Amino acid sequence: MSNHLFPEGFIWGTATSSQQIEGAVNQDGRGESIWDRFASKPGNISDGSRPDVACDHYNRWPEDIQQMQWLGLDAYRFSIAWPRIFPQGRGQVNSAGLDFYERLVDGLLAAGIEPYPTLYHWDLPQRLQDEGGWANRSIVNAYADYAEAVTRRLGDRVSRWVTHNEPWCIACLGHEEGHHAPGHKDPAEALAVAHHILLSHGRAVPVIRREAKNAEVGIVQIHCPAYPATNSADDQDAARWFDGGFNRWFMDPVFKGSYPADAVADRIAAGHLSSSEMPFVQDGDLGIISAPLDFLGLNYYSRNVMKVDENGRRVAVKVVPREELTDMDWEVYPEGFLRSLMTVHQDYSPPKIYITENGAAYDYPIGANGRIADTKRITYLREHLLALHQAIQSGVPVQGYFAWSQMDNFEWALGYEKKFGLYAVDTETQNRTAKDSAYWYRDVVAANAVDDSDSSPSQGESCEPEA
Ligand code: IFM
Repeated sequence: MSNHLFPEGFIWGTATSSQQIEGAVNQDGRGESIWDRFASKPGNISDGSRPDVACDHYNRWPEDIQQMQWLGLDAYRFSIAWPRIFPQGRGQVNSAGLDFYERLVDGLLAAGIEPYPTLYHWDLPQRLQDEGGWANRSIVNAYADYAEAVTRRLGDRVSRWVTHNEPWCIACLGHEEGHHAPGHKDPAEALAVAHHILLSHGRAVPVIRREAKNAEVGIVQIHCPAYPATNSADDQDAARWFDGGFNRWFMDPVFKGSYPADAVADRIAAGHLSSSEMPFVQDGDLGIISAPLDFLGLNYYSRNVMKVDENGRRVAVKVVPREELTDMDWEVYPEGFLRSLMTVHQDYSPPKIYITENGAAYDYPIGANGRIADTKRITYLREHLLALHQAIQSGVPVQGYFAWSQMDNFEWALGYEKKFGLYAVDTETQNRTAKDSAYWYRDVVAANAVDDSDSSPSQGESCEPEA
């Protein structure tokens, strides 16, 4: 066994998002979000559930902070619900919404935990969607105003700011595949949406820097490395195609100020663009989008293996047995994490990187002894932290890691059945129970190190936070 020590000052955290944990959708003047509306349509959420109560974090945040303290966290990543701040998307600020985040931030700071808020993690005010949402360029101004209102109130005590979480998911899951709110299936619209999200990011960067003291600003991108199923030219091209649409389409504009030419050509060939003159891109946009950043937030879960099938379609395939997949059907592939980190470092050189999400969905019951022995999650986290350690040793400037997620929560179109939490949440009673992975992560945080053996976490200690 050997212990892999992380650099001194390495930041350990957990992550969540507003719509997934807060509940309280009608409390204190919050407006309707696109996810409230989407979840109200039968068939959109696989278990028929809704985010109305979720983990009731809006009312239980003090207890959640105590649990974060017990874990020994340095930092906590959460998101701000735009519909709490501007119930109609723009116009009149709802100060009760800002008050909530002020209480949360003050509570975190009092507990010695640094807040890392994300301004947009998918809960768009429904009123803005009624005007076309992210497909309507005017949303960029509304987003900049929203960023200003939030950072003006919290900028005196919060310095790390994330503009958006996973633009790919917003654009493609929400507007091309239709699995996420607002449920559109229009690949051409998804391209305009992607551009407006990136533009709003670029517009918000100087606003945040102006309003927040010593602000460090970044964007969170999900990265999924693509591997060809075979060495055939077709499969290699399928991997290139996936990488272009999933990774580079969102990274190149931010770090290089351009869209990747091969991926633009793919979209012209597919009929989603009529030419490389993209109608939604105006002069100066790419300069705004590529405003220098202080950090990149990188989310990694798995890889994709790509091939061309017998019908000539580019498809992702599973290459490992079912038992090696998580409950999301995602392959456990820590080597891919290393590859993502090396690729991002080499191709884009962000000045620093935080791993803003990494984790696995596994459902384990509470045992007779009251414990939740989620061994596969511990293995997943350990292997990924070892890959991360290797990347840091190779010179990738990663300065922090946020496990997804602090607690089981509303996993979007998959409802409450996919469980990513270090803490289980009983959706009836709202009781939180630390899983074995929470005990294990606590040990990692305390040691600032991960060991490569299968040792179990410190057992038998109370999970109650100390008074
Ligand atoms: O739950 C999500 C999160 O909201 C965004 N990143 C991926 C997670 C797991 O699917």
